Amino acid sequence: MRYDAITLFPDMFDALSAHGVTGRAHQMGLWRLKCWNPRDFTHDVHRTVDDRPYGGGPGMVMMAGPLEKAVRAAQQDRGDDAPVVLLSPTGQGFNQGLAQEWAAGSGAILVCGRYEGVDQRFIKRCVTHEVSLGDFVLSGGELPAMVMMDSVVRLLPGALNDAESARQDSFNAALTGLLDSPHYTRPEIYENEAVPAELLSGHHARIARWRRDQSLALTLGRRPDLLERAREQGLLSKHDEAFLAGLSQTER
Ligand code: 4HQ
Repeated sequence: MRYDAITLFPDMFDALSAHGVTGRAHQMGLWRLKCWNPRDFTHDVHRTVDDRPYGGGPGMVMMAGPLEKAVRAAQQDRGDDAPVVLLSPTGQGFNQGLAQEWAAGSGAILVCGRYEGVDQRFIKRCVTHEVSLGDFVLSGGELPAMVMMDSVVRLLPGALNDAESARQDSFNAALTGLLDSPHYTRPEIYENEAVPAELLSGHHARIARWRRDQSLALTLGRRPDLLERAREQGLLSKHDEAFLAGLSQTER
């Protein structure tokens, strides 16, 4: 898998290739990243990439020219017709389902804007997808681009070690449709609080049931929307429904 990033701050992306799961996957050759700086595609002495907005208003806008030249260079270098993704709060909301779809592809060219945004004519000419990482305003598209790649790369076959993969299979919220249950490790008692007895029981079925019940209760409390979706997708068993029914009993 190959990603290309169009960015004024290529050094930021070292974070992804140097550390943790994504770093190891990079070392293993499961993915690679090439950065293209729009500043390298300017011709004036100041290497200008932004200018004042037509119509007035605060801030600056990224010029279409240097952005398009950088994208064209990435496209020529790749030699394919990879999607060109603009990270933007007005884009399609990103989620685990989309991460899985991108993981099945062969990568993308990610355009990371700065300042107030990018010239609309560049978007019209070059961008195939607009993706948002959430309803908040960031100072640039680099962090959302890295978040998107992190979520995609860890899904590539071989990216996770055995322990991580097993966890993904049995407990991943995206697979169960529920929030994850709480985790505990040593010591058995910390500041006068013990680990839940179920986790110390050594009975696999009892532990699995406890974790499932915790997931159900947590999801009902914090993300009832996810619980409803899990129900619609047929991901809740009779036992699950009985437990949830019992929960609403105790509330009355
Ligand atoms: N941006 N999800 C880049 C975001 C954002 C988001 C604001 C994108 C600034 C220049 N991108 N512009 N949220 O806040 O993707």
